[in-house]
Amino acid sequence: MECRICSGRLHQFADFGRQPVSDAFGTPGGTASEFFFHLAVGVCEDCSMAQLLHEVDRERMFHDDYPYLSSGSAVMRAHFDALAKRLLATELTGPDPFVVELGCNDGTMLATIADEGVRHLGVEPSGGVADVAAARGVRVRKDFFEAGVAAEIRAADGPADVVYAANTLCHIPYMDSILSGVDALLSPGGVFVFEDPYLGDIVERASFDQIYDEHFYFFCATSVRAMADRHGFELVDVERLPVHGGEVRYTLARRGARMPSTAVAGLLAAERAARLTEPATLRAFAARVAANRDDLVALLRRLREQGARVYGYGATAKSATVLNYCGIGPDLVSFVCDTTPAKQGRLTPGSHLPVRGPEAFADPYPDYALLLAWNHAEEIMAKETAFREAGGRWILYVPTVHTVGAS
Ligand code: JHZ
Ligand code: SAH
Ligand code: ZN
Repeated sequence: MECRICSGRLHQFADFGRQPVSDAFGTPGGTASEFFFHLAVGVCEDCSMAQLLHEVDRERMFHDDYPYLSSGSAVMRAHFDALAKRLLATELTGPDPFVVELGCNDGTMLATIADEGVRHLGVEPSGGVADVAAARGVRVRKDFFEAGVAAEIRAADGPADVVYAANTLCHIPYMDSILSGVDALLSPGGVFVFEDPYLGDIVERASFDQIYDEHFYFFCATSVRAMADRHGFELVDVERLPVHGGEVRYTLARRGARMPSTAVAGLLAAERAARLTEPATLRAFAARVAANRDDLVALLRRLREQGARVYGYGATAKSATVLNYCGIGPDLVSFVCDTTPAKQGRLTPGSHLPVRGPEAFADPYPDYALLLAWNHAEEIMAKETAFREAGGRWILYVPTVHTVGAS
């Protein structure tokens, strides 16, 4: 197996076995056609990039029925609004600025840019979510971003001052094509800003459910710097973000164009000190993950024996790995509630738990709720205070298996 970035040798460190496409919520009776692949992760001994060993074809994951909506969390809406305002104030200040977003989804970030009348383009292959963005007044091109598409955008719209991608770059195995596309599209002084789950947080929190088909790469400053270098870019800033269980926002500029911030050297040094990308560290992470799985399964079986009612909360893409790796079926968790219309009335991939709307949660409340959307814990617990007041408890499995709630 070769590194998708540099062709270096990969050291496998975790194996989750046969796993389904994570955002494929089948209809009851229609699960025979589910697609499975081998979910295993390795790290490159040359460039240090952690990555999946097997990839799923992009059209299987991102298509007209792709269900995820960025706007499903109030915290994320505020996060993207703040980011848009910051880009407007710091990077999009020239006479006729232009920003391109890769994976704009339902337009949550670009809507703020569009409202200011600033030139923009979202590149989004999933037709359904792209239509939602367009309906909000966002200019969208329905395509997978890659070198050829970048060249066409450059020819039609001119250079971009900012190329931005949230929770998208780490989804794209074909990085050479992406970075040469960004190279062709970006103005001489422009920046490529992207934010994705941080390998350091995944290891520290044992948040193994960040590992699923869509998340092909697990970035850190060390590997992103090496990746940028191959295309004449320099890592000039890093910012740790609390969202989605811990992310880093990376800023790349053309080599020599901007002075790197001190945060870059700081994060690189911290990663070296933690030996973050060494196979031994990552194998130790995998061992903690296996222990967490055993703890979670033991807890759910104990609760079943006690006759407790357990629901899942949040039919996340992440939960595909948890439910299938732990073998959690409807015998252990009755159903999952979720606010996303396209997931309701469907079944979770592989594990086949029914997905119901949020109103099912209180009708009646369960004894325990397995918080599959643990990255939104604060937001969800704040709006579900009545559940705890009724004696309910939350089950979390990050960083270790524990319950939260009434004594
Ligand atoms: P959430 C997806 O991952 C897929 P998922 C993708 N690969 C990625 O990287 C991230 O998004 C960005 C629901 N919900 O954000 C909505 C409630 O029901 O953790 C969502 O279905 N009630 C692109 O799917 C799910 O939970 C609520 O109050 O792991 C959350 O999904 C809230 C806040 C959410 O991402
Ligand atoms: N940026 C949003 C959406 C993340 S979901 C957020 O952070 O909430 C990831 C998105 O990337 C999906 O909507 C998917 O369709 C899109 N995507 C996948 N491959 C892509 C590519 N090559 N170019 C552009 N978008 C892509
Ligand atoms: Zn490599």
